Amino acid sequence: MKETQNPAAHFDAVVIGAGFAGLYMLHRLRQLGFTVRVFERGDGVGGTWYWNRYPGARCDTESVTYSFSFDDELQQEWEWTERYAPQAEILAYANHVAERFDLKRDIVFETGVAGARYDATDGRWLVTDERGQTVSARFLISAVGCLSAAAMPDYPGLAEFRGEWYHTGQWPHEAVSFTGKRVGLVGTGSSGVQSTIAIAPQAAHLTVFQRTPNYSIPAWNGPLDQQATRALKANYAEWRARSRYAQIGIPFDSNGQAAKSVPPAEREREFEAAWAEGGFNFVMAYPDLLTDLDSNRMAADFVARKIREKVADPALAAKLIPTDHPLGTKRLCVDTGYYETFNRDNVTLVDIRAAPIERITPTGIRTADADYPLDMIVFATGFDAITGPLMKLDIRGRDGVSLRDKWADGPRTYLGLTSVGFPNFFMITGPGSPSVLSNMLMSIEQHVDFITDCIAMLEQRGIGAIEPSAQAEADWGTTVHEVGHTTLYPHVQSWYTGANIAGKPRLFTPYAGGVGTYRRICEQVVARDYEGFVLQPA
Ligand code: N01
Repeated sequence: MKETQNPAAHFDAVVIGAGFAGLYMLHRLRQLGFTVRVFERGDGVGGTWYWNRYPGARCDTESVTYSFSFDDELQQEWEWTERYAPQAEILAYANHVAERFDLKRDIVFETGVAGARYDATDGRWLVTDERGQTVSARFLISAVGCLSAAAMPDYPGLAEFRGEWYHTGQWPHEAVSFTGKRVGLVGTGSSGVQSTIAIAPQAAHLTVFQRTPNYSIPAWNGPLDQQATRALKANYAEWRARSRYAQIGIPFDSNGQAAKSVPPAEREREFEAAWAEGGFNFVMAYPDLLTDLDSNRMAADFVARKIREKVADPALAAKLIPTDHPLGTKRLCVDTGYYETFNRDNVTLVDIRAAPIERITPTGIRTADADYPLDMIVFATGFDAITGPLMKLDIRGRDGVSLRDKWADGPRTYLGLTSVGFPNFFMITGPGSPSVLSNMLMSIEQHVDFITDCIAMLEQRGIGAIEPSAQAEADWGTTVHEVGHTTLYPHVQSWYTGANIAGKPRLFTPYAGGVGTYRRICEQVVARDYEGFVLQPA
């Protein structure tokens, strides 16, 4: 990191990223009367929804839920058009929020942060952007998101490929045409599932290269029921209050019993009802589906039957049914017409577990047993998740210790918000918080409110710096580990456990105890006068 000697400007706070987390953080810091600079590498706001503009991209959380709750006028005035909002609409919403609260004037666009260094002599962060310019700030807040570091496979030969190629997480802003093209798509997670559905009707031929099938639950997406939305909006405050303490930040009706303990006919009815509701309702049907292998197997068998009903060719259906992981332990996909897409004449599924991709050739993809001529390759190969975006930055705390070194064997945080040795540094939805297991907008609001209250407290008391105690951080690490291991998640190779990235420590880092429990823990920390934190006088 090249750093200029003298900061070009001084701020009370620097925020990294202008996605939903960065936008709300800026809004709240302004309310404290702070001067703030937000650095954003894109040329617009929206974060995830700015970058992931691949065909068919939409949210897997319902639009009335996946939206800010901090301002009633905002939530009342914004009209969503579909049950699950498409990417363009969410991006328009992010822009609406930025404009409504006049946020853009404090954001510098097309300016990524290279790194930041804590200067203990005057207790300030020196933040250097990718162009080498440095500014200083008392507080440094990461709003980099959990899924913003795209992961590309390292197959040889890509540089020689003569067609077009794209990664779903870095999709171009210009229109991409599939018409008349032979398109190859690598990856069958949420991005791959959505892209498959959207590309198949446009392309001459779509070849889907699948390493691991994932479970996908129908979204039953469609125009939003305006009457139901009006009723919800009339009661929005109560709905949001329930969301804040719900397991994943979305109030679901759960049966309350162990799935395996109920009679088969009743369980089948319950699964059918949850299937008809769609999306994450399915995995929330019984509270033990993500903690008990037997109950999970019953839900998985139900979904396998549904897949067989949808796919005309039984051999093809068998290839699409996951066998290597319990349902929901890799992030569930939510679709409208995914399995049915494989009934089309112009769609082929290639099992690259059986015959792996060997290389990209100038004209397509070569697997162990065939050559596939292609005009375009779409990589829906996911992200270096959760810690990846933070580890890309060169963040150095007290005594020059780097976050990368400190976290070499896995992230260490207190509440997913702070880390020992990094005074006045906060992370929004960091590792050790519910983050990716939750409705992100709810978690973002909770984190930003916690950070804002904490900073206001420091100001009121004239305290110079805050960081967690080593004990609090170690104890929280133990809690995250123990709670995680009451679930089925840690035993699976997924981006949740870092298994998708070569060399990454295999750890399940989100806090799995639920959004409500986590919120209560944070409230208790504050009620006990920031228990677990060390406050240093100015
Ligand atoms: O990424 P993924 P994603 N060769 O990691 C395969 C959110 N999201 O971008 O399972 C061949 O899930 C990989 O195979 P395997 C959501 O949280 C939300 O789809 O490792 N294949 C897998 O099939 C989601 O979970 C929405 O064997 C390779 C796929 O690529 C998260 O983002 C929409 C490979 C990657 O799947 C990430 O989703 C989109 C290789 N070298 C995303 N490397 C919604 O809201 C990887 N794969 C709906």
